[in-house]
Amino acid sequence: MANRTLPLHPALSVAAAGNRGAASPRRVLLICPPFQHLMLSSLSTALLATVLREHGLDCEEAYVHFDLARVLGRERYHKVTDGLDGLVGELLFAEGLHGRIAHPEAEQRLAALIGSADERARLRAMLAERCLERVRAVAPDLIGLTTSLNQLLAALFLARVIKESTPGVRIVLGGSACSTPMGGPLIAAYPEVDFIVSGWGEPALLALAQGEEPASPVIESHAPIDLETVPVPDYRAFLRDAGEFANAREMAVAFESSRGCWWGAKHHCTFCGLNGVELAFTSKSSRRVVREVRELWGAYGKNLYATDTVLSIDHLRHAIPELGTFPEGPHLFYEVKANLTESDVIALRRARITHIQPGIESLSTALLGHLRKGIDAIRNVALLKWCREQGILAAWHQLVGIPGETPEDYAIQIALMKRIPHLTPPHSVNPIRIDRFSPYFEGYRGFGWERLEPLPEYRSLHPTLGTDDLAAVAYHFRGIGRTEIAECFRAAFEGAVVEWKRRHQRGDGLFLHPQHGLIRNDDGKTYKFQPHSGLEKVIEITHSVTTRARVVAQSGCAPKAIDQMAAAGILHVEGSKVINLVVRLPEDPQDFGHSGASAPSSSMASSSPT
Ligand code: B12
Ligand code: SF4
Repeated sequence: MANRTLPLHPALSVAAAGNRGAASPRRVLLICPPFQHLMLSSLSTALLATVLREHGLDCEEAYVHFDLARVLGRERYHKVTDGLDGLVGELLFAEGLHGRIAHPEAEQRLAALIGSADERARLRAMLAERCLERVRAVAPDLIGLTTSLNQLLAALFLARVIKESTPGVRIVLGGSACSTPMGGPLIAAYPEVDFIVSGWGEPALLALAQGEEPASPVIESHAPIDLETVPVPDYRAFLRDAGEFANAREMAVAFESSRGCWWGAKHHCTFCGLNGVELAFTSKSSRRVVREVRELWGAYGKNLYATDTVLSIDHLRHAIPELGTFPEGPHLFYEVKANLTESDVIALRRARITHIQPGIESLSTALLGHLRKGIDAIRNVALLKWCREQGILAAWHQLVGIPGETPEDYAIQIALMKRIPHLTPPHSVNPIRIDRFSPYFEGYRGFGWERLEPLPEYRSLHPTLGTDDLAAVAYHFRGIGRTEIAECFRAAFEGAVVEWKRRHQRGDGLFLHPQHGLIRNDDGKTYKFQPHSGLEKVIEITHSVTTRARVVAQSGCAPKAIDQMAAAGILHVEGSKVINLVVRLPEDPQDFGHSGASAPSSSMASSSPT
């Protein structure tokens, strides 16, 4: 890989102003703790290691989460990472730090997911030993641990084990669980940690590795990084440690083409804490993105997972079409805003972007407004339709419990769901979670909550912290005092989603067949519509979102006919806007992902909403 240099960040010279003269380089070991996803590389660990090495520093990596996965077994490991019960994995290491979990319910969840107390102690001892072997082999002066993906307690546990065996080594933590204000109370409560980096790691870790002593143990590093100067991550150490897991078909490597969110920088979606304090959008050039994708594909032959919180418009216009010109290449995953056009979706498919996570969140325009998504439900339906036609797996999530919601908002969605069994249903229905840095968190009173409380698990994770410090280190909160939507209505909504999934699996829905014309599949039976030129014309005009007036003008049909076609589930009408709900089948049925079941593995696409 090309040798590039990363200019030292100006902000860092302030952070590291303590002791520069006597600086001598430190030998570094970067450790990726559990529960990093088993089938995805850790971008932060590999990237930071690559940066240090490109600056001529000595840096090794240890992906010890694979050691735990080998003993825990793939299935149990995946249950921790893929389940909604994300913090349970953290309890395993909280127990290692603080002793038996006092809260009986948390203890039971841990036992159910991981095993008995003896089994848990055995797992931790094994992980500690493997980790110490790596530390002994490398003999580092500085050890860095990442904390982003529910890895904080594992990182703290390993930090303690390492410090007990090698007191002279300095330990630095970074990642999204360390962002200010979380870092301060953490470093005070866990003395085995010497430094915490809040924000971007590249300049801060580089300075530490070069031997600088920061003025404060909490190093603030928030100025945007010029991503063009950041190297392509070197994944050789990751794939070496992955061993047998490296050959799994689902194993993908992570890359980034941007950081932050161009939408959120202007209209922050109310529930989103995805980008912490670093919401400002920065991106690589399209040319660099294409080069990086080709380089990673050439080097590893693996599918790629973009960690971007939202695909950049510039990349959509330039990098994606260019990626589509290569005759072969990796399949890619991206999170996207849902307001794509049909030609955007076709361009994504050509570029082999076969998995996306669109920020759909709801099929109610009123609720989308409350969430500040800047889109209406009919555009979300359009995207789902085009993804289905192009064979792109759109993994999305339904949010419920949204401040401002009414039962009517759910009734409308239930009615719509019954008409679109052929479109991809949501992966899950999630009650609003209040994340640090989100508008809900920052302005909870304005949304009707009286106060916020950290999720109850945090008490078990950090039993030694007082109430204020606990609130300062927590990331996920629940709001207290706002009247939630009636539970019975929630049940009806969730039931409708379950039914949608069931019908989707069995292939129900409305299709335009190349030979048979308009057909409806329902419960294993196919119904054929009588050929009708007026109907065909309307279907042609309404493939994208258009207006009622335009349909009437262009097709010559009576306005009443639009309502009749809407009642028959052929059209979806929202105010003055219309789209048809017909999915066009290709000439060759092999080209068509018929149901959710035939889609490629979705393990790449299971994160929080965007
Ligand atoms: C992509 C992603 C995923 C992917 C994982 C990709 C991968 N490669 O493994 C998937 C979909 C699997 C995922 C899952 C989950 N995720 Co996620 N994810 C992200 C996302 C969008 C980007 C992460 C990323 O790779 N960024 C690019 C890299 C380069 O940035 P980075 O990791 O932050 O690293 C930089 C700095 O933090 C720092 N740094 C990082 N580590 C270290 C270490 C040292 C020593 C130093 C000095 C610095 C340092 O330097 C790096 C370079 O500047 C973030 C949101 C965000 N914008 O960060 C959420 C985020 C990290 N995820 C989050 C969560 C909660 C989860 C889940 C638990 C599910 C959920 N939504 O509830 C699961 C965890 C499952 C698991 N254990 O694998 C939270 C974490 C909150 C927290 N602090 O506790 C975030 C912040 C989003 C959010 N607000 O909800 N996620
Ligand atoms: S939810 Fe997605 S689009 Fe909205 S602010 Fe967050 S990252 Fe941006």
